[in-house]
Amino acid sequence: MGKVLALDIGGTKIAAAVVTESGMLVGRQQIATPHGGAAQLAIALETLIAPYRHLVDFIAVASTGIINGGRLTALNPANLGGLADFPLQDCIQSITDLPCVLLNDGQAAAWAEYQALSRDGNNEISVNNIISVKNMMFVTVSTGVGGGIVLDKKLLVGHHGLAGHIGHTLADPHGLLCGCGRRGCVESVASGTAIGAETLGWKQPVAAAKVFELAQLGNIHAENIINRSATAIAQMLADMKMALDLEIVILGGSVGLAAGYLERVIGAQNILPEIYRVPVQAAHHQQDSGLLGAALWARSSL
Ligand code: ADP
Ligand code: BMX
Ligand code: ZN
Repeated sequence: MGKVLALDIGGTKIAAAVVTESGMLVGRQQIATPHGGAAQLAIALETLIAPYRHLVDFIAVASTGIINGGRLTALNPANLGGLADFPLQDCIQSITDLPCVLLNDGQAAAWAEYQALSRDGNNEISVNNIISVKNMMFVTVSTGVGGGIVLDKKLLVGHHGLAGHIGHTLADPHGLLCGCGRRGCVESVASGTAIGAETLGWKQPVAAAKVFELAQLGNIHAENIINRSATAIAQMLADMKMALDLEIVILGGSVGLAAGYLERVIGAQNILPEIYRVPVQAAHHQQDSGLLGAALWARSSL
């Protein structure tokens, strides 16, 4: 089916790469996600897509937001600088008339990570390269908290594209208002944005990466902020295991992949009764799960 240009639009960064038929990423580029409205996002997409449009056969997009009917609707518009709605398909088709397939970023990453389970060499998960796992979930802890669910070996997209939006399940009924309008969502406690926001009362507020650095240096406030995030994720995983009989969870996103975060999630799981625990491991494809998943999904749907 030829070459695909895959894009991964997150709240913080937009990545693009050509994905070959054998699943190799070539010419990976990354820019900061503009937070200045629809026109700026359109320019950013044009900048990334234009150099590749004559080199590929189709476009595959993994994007933050609810992806439905060719539009991106933000559940939490704050993650995109207040942008609530964007005609993603039309915008891309105004740059190129190549076939284009869109998927939510968490859903796309889940699809790539599900396929990767057969290659991880874990005998309980795969025998002779055939995946024995039926129910898995991918969680990204990043600008927001997103996810994707594979149930009975099938990716759940949902009739409205909403399936897997586990960042908007409840962490704390008395917590802060989430950008989606509900109080105390997992995203408003655990995301990289939430981790940074916890430092707003500090003399020098810092972003999530710095909170991790400070925790590593023994700063107890930083440690508490990260533990609160990891605990909210562990509790959400427990709820999702009870709902879906999950066999494994894969963790991604810059916070999810940050040093020590996975261990903290596992630590918070270990306080729970055994039935609520589910094996969690870091994304096989690290930061590229969304790009690869979008490409895989597009190949199978075109
Ligand atoms: P996106 O949301 O665009 O997919 P990321 O997965 O990079 O992007 O997540 C962005 C969030 O992760 C931001 O809140 C940022 O502050 C935080 N972040 C970026 N780098 C790190 C790091 N090294 N350690 C912890 N948090 C990080
Ligand atoms: C938010 C939501 C999800 C997305 C998740 C992770 C918006 C704009 N996005 O919960 O659709 O999957 O963030 O997105 O409402 P990321 O930007 O952190 O990768
Ligand atoms: Zn919410």
